[in-house]
Amino acid sequence: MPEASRPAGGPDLAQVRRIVSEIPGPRSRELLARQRSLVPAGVGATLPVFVTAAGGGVIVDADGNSFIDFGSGIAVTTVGNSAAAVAERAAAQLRRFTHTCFLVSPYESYLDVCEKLNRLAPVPGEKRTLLVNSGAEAVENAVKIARAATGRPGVVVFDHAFHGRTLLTMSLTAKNQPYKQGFGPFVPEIHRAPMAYSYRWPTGPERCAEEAAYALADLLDRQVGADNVAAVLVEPIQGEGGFVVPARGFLPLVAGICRARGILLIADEIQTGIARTGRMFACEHENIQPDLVTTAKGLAGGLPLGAVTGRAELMDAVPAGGLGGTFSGNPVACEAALGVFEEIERHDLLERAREIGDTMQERFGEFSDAYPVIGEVRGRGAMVAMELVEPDGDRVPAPDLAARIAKRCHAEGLLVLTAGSYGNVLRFLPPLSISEALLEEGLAILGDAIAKETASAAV
Ligand code: PLZ
Repeated sequence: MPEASRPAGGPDLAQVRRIVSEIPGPRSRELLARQRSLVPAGVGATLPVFVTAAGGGVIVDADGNSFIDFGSGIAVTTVGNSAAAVAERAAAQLRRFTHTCFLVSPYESYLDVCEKLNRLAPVPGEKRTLLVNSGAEAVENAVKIARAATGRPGVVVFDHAFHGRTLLTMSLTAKNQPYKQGFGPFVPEIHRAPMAYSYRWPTGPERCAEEAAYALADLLDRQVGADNVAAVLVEPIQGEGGFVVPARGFLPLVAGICRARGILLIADEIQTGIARTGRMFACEHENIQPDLVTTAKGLAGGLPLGAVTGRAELMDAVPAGGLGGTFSGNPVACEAALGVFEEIERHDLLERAREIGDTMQERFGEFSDAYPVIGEVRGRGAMVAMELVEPDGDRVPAPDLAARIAKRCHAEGLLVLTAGSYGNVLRFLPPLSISEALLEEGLAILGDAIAKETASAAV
């Protein structure tokens, strides 16, 4: 498409839902056919419409459809697509210089991002931050640092975890299909403990936190040997696993178990961090203080940037030359990240995340009363999900229903995402720049889609 005919995105984009074709429309279908001949089949798409502009709370496609965005590119455009401060700072930096390699000749914006993260991250004491390109790379580096600092090889992760797609992070990820199938052998010295997933805990939600903590301690002490474990790695709310909020009290128990054994606690805040849950970091909801925290996704408003923030003595355990990367902490991405922090402060987006969360939880509560297929509604701030189950079974996952509801929403102009180990979770991650009107309109479409799909399932 010639540049002149491309619509401008960002906050000035018309904030309307508009469906003018079938979904995907003819132009997107053409491009999808082109994709098939150019891109490997392993790269899928949730809603295969080709985007031409996005901003505020909408995404516009090549056929002129305008979707309400309840996905934020998987929790990335938290401050909105092309948010003013992000776009302005990144554009100005593009004109100054695009790259020097921080390992060759550094620049100040990298330090500014590290200063922000060191100030905000819920890690105790003096801190350091390393910048990288992605979430997976942040997790990789957190594990490298934990191993170097402790001299121990083992890493303990949880069931339902997602930590990335590189060989190490895929090995840390729980779910086989589609993430791991055919890609082994996996990285050794990884051990998996049960997650305190109260909705599916065999003995019921009341005992979930204590029993899951017991299982972790038992794994460490009896099976692996605590002295062999560098770190326990946990998402404070599991993302791809289905927005599993660990049973209250579990995370503080995990922190205590680690502390008592000299094991580092790494919080993977890649999906939860940077204002998404109504706090800058989700660890704050339970007052836990991890030794290392990983961020990415929302950190730079859509530009690729990841970070590891941790206690200074751990981060400094790796000698010069042990950490780095050609593009890591790219100057355009750093300026974008500074723009993200400005947007959060300027528009009080922490408060906005809580408001959006309250609105979603309230409506989902109503849906849940009306539809027995909604097994559980859970989440924090603007990170909320509903887990769908068969109406007459004992929590039997209903992935087909989740897929049908998502598809109906897409056809009506609402972008929603699915998740979950069983594929039966609808998850909602609206940008915090979404208007109240669009949020309500999206929720109404969702309610309608649930009503229609459950009615058609009943006949
Ligand atoms: N840790 C907690 O959520 C990425 C994955 C999309 P990258 N989640 C979205 C997909 O299907 O690949 C994620 C995460 C948590 C790590 C990661 C990995 O982050 O930036 O995708 O590498």
